[in-house]
Amino acid sequence: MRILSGIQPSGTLHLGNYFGMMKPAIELQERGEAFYFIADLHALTTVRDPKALAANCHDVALDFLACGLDPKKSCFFRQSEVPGIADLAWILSALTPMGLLERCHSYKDKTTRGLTPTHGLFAYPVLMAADILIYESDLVPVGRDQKQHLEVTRDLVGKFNDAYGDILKMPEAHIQESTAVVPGLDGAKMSKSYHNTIGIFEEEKSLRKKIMGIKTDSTPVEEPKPTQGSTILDLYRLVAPPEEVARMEADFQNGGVGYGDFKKRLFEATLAHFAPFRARRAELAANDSTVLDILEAGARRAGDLAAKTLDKVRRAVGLR
Ligand code: AQP
Repeated sequence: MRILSGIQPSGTLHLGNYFGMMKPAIELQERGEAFYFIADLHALTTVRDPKALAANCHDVALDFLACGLDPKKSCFFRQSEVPGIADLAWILSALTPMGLLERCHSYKDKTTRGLTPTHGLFAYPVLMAADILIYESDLVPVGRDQKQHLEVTRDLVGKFNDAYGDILKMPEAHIQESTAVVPGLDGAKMSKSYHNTIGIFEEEKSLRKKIMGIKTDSTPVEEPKPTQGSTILDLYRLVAPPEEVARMEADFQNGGVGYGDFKKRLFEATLAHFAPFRARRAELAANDSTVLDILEAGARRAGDLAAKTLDKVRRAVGLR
């Protein structure tokens, strides 16, 4: 089984990225041939500063490796270092109905939030389809926000294979329901562009400030508190051991504990959860050449595979 996923170097990686995609991807590297990439071509739609893009790519590489991506088990690379992705994206574009892209929520959400409506942003799902299909991927671990883009990919496989024969492989999304939408500090989906994120490697002082600032209702300390829809509890379930989660749930239901105390517990559990990753990240950061070597080797391996698929596709459509 071949597993593929990507992450954009468009800002600081957050708990939504980690629990929604990186953790499931790291678990899946034990179960198949994993290909994970830093989606720098996608990030061009939002990052216009070349230095920031380079720095973000480096940070994402450190973050993913520190969180458990094992380069001996997974092929890890930068999207732009594999030739052919843009070629396949164009070939797929040629048979992508406009209506399919016009229905995508992500484009509408992003432009509503003020992002410039560029062709790149609009055509993002086609580039994503090329990423997935060029490696003949079976399974794609993603958060729920990417479900619709996976459906676009599947539609494009159908259209391409109907037109040119059975060339492209049909992929499946892998969405872990319990972490499919990680809430942000304001209860909405945690997202860089909503400014409601908690970074995986958030500095302690800022982590405390953000968590202590989570919005809560005005239930008095002694009263029971609603467990449904509580951002504190939802995040705590991700970072705390099960017995501590059960204790917080009971304290919510029984009353007598204030939100301030719950937030302190969440802060401590978050810090403890990511402490081993923090230490590993510091080690990796001290040896930059290792990270570059990993990405270079990954790009070579991914490039061999991509070239084979692209060759089949080019022949099928009549380009040679
Ligand atoms: N809140 C989330 N819950 C679950 N999964 C999430 N992902 C992102 N946010 C959540 C998953 O992380 C993977 C990589 O995402 P991306 O690099 O494509 O970035 P994104 O989805 O665009 O992340 P943001 O923070 O929401 O960025 P903006 O604000 O730019 O849109 C994906 O698998 C995604 O599902």
